Amino acid sequence: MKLVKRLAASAIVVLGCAGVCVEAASVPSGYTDSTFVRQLASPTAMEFAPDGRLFVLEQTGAARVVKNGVLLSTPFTTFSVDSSGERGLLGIAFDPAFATNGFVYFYHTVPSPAHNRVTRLTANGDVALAGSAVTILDLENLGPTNHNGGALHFGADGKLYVAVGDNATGANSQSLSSRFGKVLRLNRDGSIPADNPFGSASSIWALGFRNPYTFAIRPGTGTLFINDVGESTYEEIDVGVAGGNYGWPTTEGPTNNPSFRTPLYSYQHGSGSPTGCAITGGAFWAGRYYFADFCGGWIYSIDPANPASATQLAAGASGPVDLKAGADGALYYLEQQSGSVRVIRPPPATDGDAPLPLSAWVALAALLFAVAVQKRFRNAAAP
Ligand SMILES: [Ca+2]
Repeated sequence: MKLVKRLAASAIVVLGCAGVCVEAASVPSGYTDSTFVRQLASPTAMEFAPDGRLFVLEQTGAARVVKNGVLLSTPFTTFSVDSSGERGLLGIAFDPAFATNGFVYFYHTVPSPAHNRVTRLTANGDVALAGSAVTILDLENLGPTNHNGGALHFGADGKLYVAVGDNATGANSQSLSSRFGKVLRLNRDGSIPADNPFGSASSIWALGFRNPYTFAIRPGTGTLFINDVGESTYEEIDVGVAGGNYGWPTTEGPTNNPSFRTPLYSYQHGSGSPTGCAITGGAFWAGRYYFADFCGGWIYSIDPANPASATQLAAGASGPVDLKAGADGALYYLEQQSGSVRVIRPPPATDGDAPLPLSAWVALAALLFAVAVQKRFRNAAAP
């Protein structure tokens, strides 16, 4: 529905930016915002490989590789996809043992009959090894072109979590006989873990989602923070719990209904601060959880331990769809409308430049004195 219009609007903006396009988001004093790579075609998602390369997905099927800051001309792979509406190449995850097995997992829409699939490929340097494709998951055939979900990540338990949209039919989200509107949990080979919450025959891990386009795994705890795109009132950040029901389509936003889990944080369309209409991104960075809004063009964050209010990091982004924390300490965001990856760097740390306190000088002097005494003693004792 709305996201289809947004995608149409984004195509216009991409055309408008084909020449000179002013790219800049406003960030707080001391932070910098700059372009990392550009000239991506309708990008949908990105993920860092454990070796530091950045993989960026284009909706029409190409998985692009950014290596040492350069967008390589040859894609890692190009899937044959149905990219109508919100369909296409939508999600990527690296195997926890990628360094030894080279496995990369993709969520993409297979044409005729159109359905979403998770495929595993094996890396051979910067491209996929020919003939390495293994189908991990085939979902139900699609009706409407919107609400595909598409995010996938490995949890701290080594299981593959896959977020699936309701395919624009809310009733799917409350049905345990449909995988639409769910977060699924799989073994890395696609089989169903024996300890899944609805039994060993069901891949469903949590239900009641509308369009969980992005989610993230909290470092340290392994908790899933799930961004559920709302319809006309609320955008949600939900804390994932095995067997949890997040209410859609019965409820949207905060709820007291004991049958459902209320969001950790939510914001409204049209009123409050922030406001927006499609939550995207999702990255833990410097102890906080960062999220973006596609229509609002902003990035905000919450303290997971005290999520009552959100703090703005950036405004003026062109259709942000994904966020990732880099190993270099920067926050990367993907702009669908400008076809760019941009990077926000925090103010330089000042702790290392602070003068040593007096106590440290006293301790250093005492140490030097002790060394000198010991050396003198040793010399005196030498034959
Ligand atoms: Ca909900």
